[in-house]
Amino acid sequence: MRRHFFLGAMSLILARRSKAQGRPSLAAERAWSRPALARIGTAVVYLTLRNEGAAPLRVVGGSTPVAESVEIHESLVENNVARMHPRAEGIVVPPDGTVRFEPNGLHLMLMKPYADLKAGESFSLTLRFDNGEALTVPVTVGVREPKAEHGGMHH
Ligand SMILES: [Cu+2]
Repeated sequence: MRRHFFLGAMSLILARRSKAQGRPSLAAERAWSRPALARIGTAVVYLTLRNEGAAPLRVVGGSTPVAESVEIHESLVENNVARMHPRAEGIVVPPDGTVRFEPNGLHLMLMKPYADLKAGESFSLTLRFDNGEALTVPVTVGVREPKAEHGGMHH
């Protein structure tokens, strides 16, 4: 816990500095979601986060207009059974590094979607960082990861 706190404090200080230099430090690419029925109670979002700054950034949560809440989860196989674990402490994107949220690994879980998510639709998702910044990305609903397209979104 102490280590997490320390890293959080570090990224706060360093992210302020990189912001002062006026350079966007985080990009999100290929955000997508699987079709889901609202009555099932959950939906999933995958994306790739790239930290182009010099400081680690920690994703601590998110929100979206299409669901009640957003949780960071990780799927792990234990005794041949895949289970999802909430990552309440968030996920650190290292400087000059990439973190992939993808099937069978890290994912963003939408809790209690308000309506069915249908292929071809899109919605927005906002990620929150421990330095108080936020990044809003468009999410496309589809049955598989979209092919690499435009250069992603900056904040
Ligand atoms: Cu999950």
